[in-house]
Amino acid sequence: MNTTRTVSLIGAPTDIGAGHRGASMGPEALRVARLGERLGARGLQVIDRGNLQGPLNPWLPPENGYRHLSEVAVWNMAVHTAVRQELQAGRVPILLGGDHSLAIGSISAVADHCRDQNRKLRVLWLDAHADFNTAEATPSGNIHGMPVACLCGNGPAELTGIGNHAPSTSPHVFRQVGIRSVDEGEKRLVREAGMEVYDMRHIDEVGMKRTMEEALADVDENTHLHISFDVDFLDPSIAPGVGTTVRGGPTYREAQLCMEMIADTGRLASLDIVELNPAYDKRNQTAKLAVDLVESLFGKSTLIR
Ligand code: NNH
Ligand code: MN
Ligand code: MN
Ligand code: MN
Repeated sequence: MNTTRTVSLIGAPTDIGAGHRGASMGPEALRVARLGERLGARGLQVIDRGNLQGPLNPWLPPENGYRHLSEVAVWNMAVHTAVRQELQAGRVPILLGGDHSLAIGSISAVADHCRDQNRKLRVLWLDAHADFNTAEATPSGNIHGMPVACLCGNGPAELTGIGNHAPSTSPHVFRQVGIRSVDEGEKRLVREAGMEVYDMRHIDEVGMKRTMEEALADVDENTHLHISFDVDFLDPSIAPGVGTTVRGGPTYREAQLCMEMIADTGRLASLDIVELNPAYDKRNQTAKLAVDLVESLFGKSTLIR
């Protein structure tokens, strides 16, 4: 990168879409782990926009297949507006979640921006889960299991209608990496949608290098690359600080290579860091790990040559 890039940190301290409390503490844990300072040390200009505000978590059971639908919508409208504003100012928004339902707000904003700018959108969804559930398919009613479906128009109008264009985007825009926990009905939906999923079996068989070459294959100079980094992507042995751990995830080095190869494209233009849950963490180690990997995403390299 030759020009100084400016990144904006946007905190969204809520666990409104999750099945466990505590992701609301994510933004502060990332700040305590010195996210801003580390990116600053990489030569980026960093603006911390502070935290968005929204409804408290009423902790109610699901209604008609959705838990906290109206509150999730309010949070996502705030995220959408904030992310859109940073993109329009030419900055790289970094959403500090918060649970993964917030990706509806951030990616709808990115999609609106790409339509305006005539840029091609590519979303890398780094996650243990496909997050493609619907009210009918969900085992939990938790909307953090539904953002990809909502962004593709399969969800309640309160969420699919966020932004200027419904649906915001389509399954072809996504490349999912690290997937290893998909619910039965959700699996069928993923297959029917024809989404490109690089599950853990694929990563085991061909390795992270080839997986990322495939996932990034058609990223070109006109591509806006958005990374939606659900911290439960990582193996729980290195990243215990999430609400929904799933064994068999990427190791430290696999995750770092993944981030390095994204950085190599030079096309990273927006980022979500979500599902970090300090209530499950030990001495903020998962937040520190997330910050370390985000440094790689912004160009920290293990290469000597
Ligand atoms: N698939 C499950 C559900 O929909 C779990 C989703 N949890 C996540 N997704 N953390 O990333 O309830
Ligand atoms: Mn997720
Ligand atoms: Mn997940
Ligand atoms: Mn909009």
